[in-house]
Amino acid sequence: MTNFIDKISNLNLSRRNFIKASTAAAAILPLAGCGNTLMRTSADNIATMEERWITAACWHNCGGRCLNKALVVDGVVLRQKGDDTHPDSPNYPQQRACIRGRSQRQQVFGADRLKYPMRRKNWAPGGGKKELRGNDEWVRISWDEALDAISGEIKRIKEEKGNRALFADSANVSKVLSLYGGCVSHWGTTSRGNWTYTPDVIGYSPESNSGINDRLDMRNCDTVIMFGMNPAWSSAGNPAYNFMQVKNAGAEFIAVDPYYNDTYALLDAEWIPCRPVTDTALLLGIAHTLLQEDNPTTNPLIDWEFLKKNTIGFDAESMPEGSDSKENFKDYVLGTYDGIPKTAEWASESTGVEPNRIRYLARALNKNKKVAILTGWASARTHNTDNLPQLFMTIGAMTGHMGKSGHMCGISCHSRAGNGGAMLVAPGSNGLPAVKNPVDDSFNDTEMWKAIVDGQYNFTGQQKYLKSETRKIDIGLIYHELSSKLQTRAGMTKGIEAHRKVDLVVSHSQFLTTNSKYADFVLPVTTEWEKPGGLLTGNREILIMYSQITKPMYECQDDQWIAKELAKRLGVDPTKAFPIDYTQQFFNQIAGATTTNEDGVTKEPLVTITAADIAEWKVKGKPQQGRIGLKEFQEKGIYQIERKVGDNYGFIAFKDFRDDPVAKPRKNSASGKMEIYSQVLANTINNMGYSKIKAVPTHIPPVEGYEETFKDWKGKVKGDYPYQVINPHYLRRSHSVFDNVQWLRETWPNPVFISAKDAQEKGIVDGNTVLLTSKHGKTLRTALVTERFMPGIVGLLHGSWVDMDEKTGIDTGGADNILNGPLTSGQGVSGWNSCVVNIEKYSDAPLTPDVNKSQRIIF
Ligand SMILES: Nc1nc2c(c(=O)[nH]1)N[C@H]1C(S)=C(S)[C@@H](COP(=O)(O)OP(=O)(O)OC[C@H]3O[C@@H](n4cnc5c(=O)[nH]c(N)nc54)[C@H](O)[C@@H]3O)O[C@H]1N2
Ligand SMILES: Nc1nc2c(c(=O)[nH]1)N[C@H]1C(S)=C(S)[C@@H](COP(=O)(O)OP(=O)(O)OC[C@H]3O[C@@H](n4cnc5c(=O)[nH]c(N)nc54)[C@H](O)[C@@H]3O)O[C@H]1N2
Ligand SMILES: [Mo]
Repeated sequence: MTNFIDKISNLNLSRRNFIKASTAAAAILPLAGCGNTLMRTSADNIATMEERWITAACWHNCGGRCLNKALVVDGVVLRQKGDDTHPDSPNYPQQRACIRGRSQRQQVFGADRLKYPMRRKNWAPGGGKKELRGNDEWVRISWDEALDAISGEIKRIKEEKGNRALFADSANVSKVLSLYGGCVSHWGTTSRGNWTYTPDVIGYSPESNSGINDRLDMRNCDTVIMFGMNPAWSSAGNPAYNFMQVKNAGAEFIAVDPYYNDTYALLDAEWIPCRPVTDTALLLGIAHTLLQEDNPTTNPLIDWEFLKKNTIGFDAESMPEGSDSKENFKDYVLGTYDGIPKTAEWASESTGVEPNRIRYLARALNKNKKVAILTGWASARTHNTDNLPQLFMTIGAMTGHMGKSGHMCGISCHSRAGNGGAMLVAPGSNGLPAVKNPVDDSFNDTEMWKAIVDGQYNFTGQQKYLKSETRKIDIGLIYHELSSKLQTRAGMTKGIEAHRKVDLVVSHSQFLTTNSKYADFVLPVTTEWEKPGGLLTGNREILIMYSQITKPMYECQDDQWIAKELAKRLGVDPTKAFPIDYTQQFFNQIAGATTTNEDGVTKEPLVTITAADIAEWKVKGKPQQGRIGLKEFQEKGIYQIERKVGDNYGFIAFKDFRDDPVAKPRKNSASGKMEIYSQVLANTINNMGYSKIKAVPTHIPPVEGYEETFKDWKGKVKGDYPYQVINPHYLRRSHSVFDNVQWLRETWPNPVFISAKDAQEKGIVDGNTVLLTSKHGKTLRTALVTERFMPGIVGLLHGSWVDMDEKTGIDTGGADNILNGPLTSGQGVSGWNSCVVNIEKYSDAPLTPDVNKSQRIIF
């Protein structure tokens, strides 16, 4: 490192010239951090020439939460590294940063950072030429001009249309709008799909959202069956490594998925290809096989004792009082009353899995073996699968793989993949008050753009699952602060229409993201690297503390500052929402952080804080005794519980309930048992007005599922959209984040995956440009032909930024939500993995690689 710095110094280039030279070569700043110096006066430089490793935030919503350190010299980030705070071992692993996190300096200091507040050239009060949103030029304006114009328009919209015309996707500005009389919000099932509501009323709500045992216990398994999960891509950090330890301990892996992904390859899993949105049919075929082949004396497959003691609704004898005993699960599976036994042959038709393979899976679930039945959320981010979590629970209950060491059945996804149990270390609260929003209107994510365009929507509460009520609505403002909604919610084509309809669109942003591209006013905001610091939670064993890396870049401000400035202009008191500053909020989280003691039960404060610390931080607080000193925590950047086999931090999901369901009933079901029959579930969902479901899990042919690829299902004649498309979460990005980073674009080109068979039939070869067409939109990608995808299934990677060619109406960016329509089912699920498309060769030549596209550099 010293040599490198010497080299730069010896070049005898002034910093300014150095940057000029490097930006000319590529529109990235290779020595990230230089951009900072470029744009500010030298008096702003925060660091001395001394080099220092500082723990840097890696704050995105990917499945990891890793330790990321930056070598900072004179405000410049020279290098990044991962966790080297202790030696690595399987029980006590380092929390190593992934390649996205290590590219973060390319993001924070990217030449395409938004630098100044900007206004759309053809904007005028009331909107101006609204149809130009998305294509207009930008004008640099001052903060005062931006904030005055935005608050003036908000006032006008409120006066003309009332508070119900203000729609905000926001964490901070929505608090101000709430104080200003309220605003319309939104809700959705996002990551968890139908795991969002269903588990909470059937007695399954898996402890700490997983329902699986901890990672050390998983090493006791004989077999791990993975239904659609990809920790190697979607849970950065340790989960894939932890699964390797399970493999090293001797377990076998089976994967049920339309795609043989890198996780399965890593674990040498046996692949059972299965079409998307058909897991319910497959599990019913498994249930049928279990019932058919079980013999308590000669072939005991079913755990009758667990079913009897711990569940209701499995058979006619275990139905709750007042229900129709014919409506039980077993008789549905056997087809006693509907005449359709849900045999392996029946399940084969939609799943594409051979009947023998389904029976093989059922036998692999043998109750006398130690089996982990794991699933990600992807299969439930689908339409008409509200009862999939209930069916998962039913299979776990039938085979008894619950509540015992080496046996488990539940969710393994995101940062908690493969490691169940409550958080062992956790941050405190930041101390900001809640602000009540007087407006109760709330759009379901799948309906928000339609609601704005159509002027009416289905109100079912703010994620409260109320009885459906049609409401009129006239939205004048779309305010984006929090996320990337136009890009990441279904129905982007409708979304663009909605953005071109309203009076005013505002977006806080670090780059010209999709939200910002279609806005009138874009307000540049700081990244976490430019804030005082914060805490990050990840897997249950760690808490990360990150610090400021650099001062705010250019004219960027943070979201709370903007909210407070708007509050002043709207005539509301900003201190009602933000009585304390960022540093105090950060300090409160540290002071309130807890860790679990060696007994595995009791908690104590994590951080030791002295009077001197409080004085140095210039905050309010009391000294306290904890496990690690504040300075040490900040320096190390992480507190990690050291795990050992046999320690008290282990976790066996549902153990208490299995052992004594009377003393330890499930708190979240009407009966206190696991409900294979749940009237509450059926009533709630049926009341919401999108679908009809039964109280026991059944297979409902989904909206835009396999069945819809046919125009004649019985005659097996394919329709206009003969393929299913799914959206694996991609290594290049965390959703839409990082899509603009050139290093990552170069590493992961973002192709569309097409099975070898389909490609051959359509005359497509590797490198051709392919047009994907759904009922809702069109997008282009370069083909990657592979045997890893099941025929009939196309893989379009999640999160790529839309790049609409207005002349052709075709997106050249590969945006998933251009294909996904604004469709809703069941509990208001965002059913992204249910989508049907057609594919055609568009040209022999590949599309311009993303890395060769120009970056969105405005000023
Ligand atoms: N078709 C399809 N759509 C999907 C999915 C899918 O599988 N298929 N997956 C869904 C899932 S699981 C999820 S969780 C969602 C994610 O949906 P989003 O949460 O909308 O996705 P992100 O891209 O993470 O958006 C975060 C945005 O916040 C910005 N940002 C970062 N820091 C700050 C800050 O301090 N202030 C402000 N104002 N902005 C900041 C980032 O630049 C980025 O634009 O996407 C969903 N959408
Ligand atoms: N690198 C990266 N990591 C991420 C994210 C990211 O954007 N980028 N996003 C994070 C977030 S917020 C979330 S919610 C998680 C998402 O994590 P997951 O939901 O696990 O992620 P996916 O990649 O959508 O899907 C995982 C696997 O499910 C399969 N699959 C899709 N549909 C079905 C189906 O109907 N049945 C079956 N059996 N399998 C199916 C896919 O082929 C894939 O192999 O990832 C997190 N991690
Ligand atoms: Mo997610």
